[in-house]
Amino acid sequence: MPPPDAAPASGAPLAYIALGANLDQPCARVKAAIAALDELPQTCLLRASSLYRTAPVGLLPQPDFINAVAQVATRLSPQALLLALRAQEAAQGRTRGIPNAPRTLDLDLLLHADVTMRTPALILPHPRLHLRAFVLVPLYEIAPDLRIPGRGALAAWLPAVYTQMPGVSRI
Ligand code: PH2
Ligand code: MG
Ligand code: MG
Repeated sequence: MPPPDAAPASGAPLAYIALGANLDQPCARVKAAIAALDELPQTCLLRASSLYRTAPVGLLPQPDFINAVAQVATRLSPQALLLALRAQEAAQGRTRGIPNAPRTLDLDLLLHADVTMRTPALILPHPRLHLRAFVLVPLYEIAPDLRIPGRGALAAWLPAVYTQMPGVSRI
């Protein structure tokens, strides 16, 4: 039996979440969202990266983003964790319209232990995580030895996003 004050998710599977925001006080929103991860049921926040200011990828023009990545230990299933992330996005005023439009908060489930799955609602590992410096750089900061199921070592993907690096700065 664990001691009564043991963290509810200690020893639980590790999951990684990408955070992004580029509207209405994005630094404060990302920090609040990181803190909120530790309040989820059966979930402990273990690590959070620095915040990064990043040039927008995709739909332009739009404001720079604040991005970060968090590592949690969680006994929530991938689907339950995804629903909890959607709820936190909604609590922070996220509305869904045009894809890749500016947003108050975006929480993307990157990895859930070594789960691989492909459903209409959720693809794991996140299908674009290895292509985006704004995800790879903060993820590497907190988990340099990570392996991406089906894609190999995280570190091996960093050179592929080299041209995006000037747009990513730690703040
Ligand atoms: N998210 C997107 C599209 N483009 N660019 C940056 N820099 N950061 C993001 O979080 C981001 C993006 C879609 O979710
Ligand atoms: Mg996203
Ligand atoms: Mg998203």
